[in-house]
Amino acid sequence: GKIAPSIMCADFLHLGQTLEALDRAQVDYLHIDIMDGAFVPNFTLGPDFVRAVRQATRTPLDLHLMVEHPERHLGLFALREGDIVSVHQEATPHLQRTLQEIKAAGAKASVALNPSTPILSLEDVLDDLDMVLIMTVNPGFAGQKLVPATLAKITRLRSWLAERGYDRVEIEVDGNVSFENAGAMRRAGADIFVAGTSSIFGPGRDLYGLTQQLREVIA
Ligand code: S6P
Ligand code: MG
Repeated sequence: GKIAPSIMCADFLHLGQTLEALDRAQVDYLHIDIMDGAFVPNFTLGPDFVRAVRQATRTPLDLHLMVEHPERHLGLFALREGDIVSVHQEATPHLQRTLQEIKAAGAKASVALNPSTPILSLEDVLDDLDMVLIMTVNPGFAGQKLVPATLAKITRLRSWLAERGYDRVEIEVDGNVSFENAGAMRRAGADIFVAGTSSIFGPGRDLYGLTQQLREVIA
């Protein structure tokens, strides 16, 4: 499995050190949460922050757009080959076109599904997908508890993709990816794990060491 630390969980007053430790730990992606106060009831990071992170690291970015009409804002993020962009199924009316626009910008295209959003809503965009982001909490905040039904949803998605010949589509999990939950998520078929306050981030925690530990759990 791959690790994508959630940068909104970092200590912003020591961001440089955090990014340095994550680079040293060779994480696979940096997960950056973008919220607009409309699609979700919170605000987080934006294009200027993304630009600053970009200058401090060579790790590819995993942009999680929790915004209405993400298609209107893709140009703000200076996407690069190897980045991932997730948009929420409900947020963009012409989902297929949006996924194509993400790919045209050189990034991998992904759809995020809230706990209540059905897998079947992806049936007609399978050809356009590189990844599915399964939200294992309702988006908006760090530090929430797992919605238990989402574990079985990962299993269902994995076999649903296989039945249709789309094994190549990766599954990312986001929300309360604790050491304990990560093992279960791995067994259910998840490939990419967003690491937040449930695992590696928190005051006084050994970011580098915990990242290594998480890597073992999801190996
Ligand atoms: C939540 C956001 C997530 C969180 C992550 C935090 O809306 O999309 O990426 O930052 O879930 O991790 P944790 O371990 O605090 O749930
Ligand atoms: Mg996220």
